[in-house]
Amino acid sequence: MASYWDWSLYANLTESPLFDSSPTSLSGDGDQDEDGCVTTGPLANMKVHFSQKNGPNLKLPPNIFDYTPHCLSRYMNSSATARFANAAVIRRVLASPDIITFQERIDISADPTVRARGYGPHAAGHEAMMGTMRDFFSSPQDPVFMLHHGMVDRIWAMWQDLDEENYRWAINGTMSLHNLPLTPELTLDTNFGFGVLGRDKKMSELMHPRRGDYCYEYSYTEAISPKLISQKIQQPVT
Ligand SMILES: [Cu+2]
Repeated sequence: MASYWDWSLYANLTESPLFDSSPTSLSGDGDQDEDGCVTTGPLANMKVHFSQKNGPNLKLPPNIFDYTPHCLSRYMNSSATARFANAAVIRRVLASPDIITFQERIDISADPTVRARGYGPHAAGHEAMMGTMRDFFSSPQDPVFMLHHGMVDRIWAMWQDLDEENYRWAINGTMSLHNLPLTPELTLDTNFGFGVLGRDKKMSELMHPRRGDYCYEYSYTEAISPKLISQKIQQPVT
């Protein structure tokens, strides 16, 4: 079983066991009078060491590897997930008829007109935390990053389970976000290096949670179960 932050379960994030600052939580909101630093719960006064660039920035800044210890920060904003990552939104992602639509619905569209109307749950999770999590390069330093992307992986796995033939091995796009810089088209044979973490793997070895080196699965919840989607029971996105 793999871990994830199900965005759809709590409209008010600080009421979630994940963010209520209890001993088993990932702490909660930052202290708005202390630059958003997280000062309560298990991650209280945690230091992050990779420089903060305050917002998405696709170009690697020249001083990105400077050692700049600072606090883990959050300015939690429940409306981002309540609005853009609720159960109806997730059902709509799961109802995507192809990988291009799936990508558009789960994240931010490359089309400015679509983007102006809002964003998908992947972006919403970052926007809901703000602070460290909203930083394009340093966001993985907030432990919630891992559970957030666990949820992205969960939705992808649930979608793949809906159509083994057409969805399981569907890929789209190049090797870089928004193709910046220009990179080759991704294929099932594209090689990924894992450095000290393990052997190189082809894209096709990274796409099935129960094959090759992987053996994990996600639990389903009634509100966003693939069964519901396959029965074509969908509610309009509000
Ligand atoms: Cu992300």
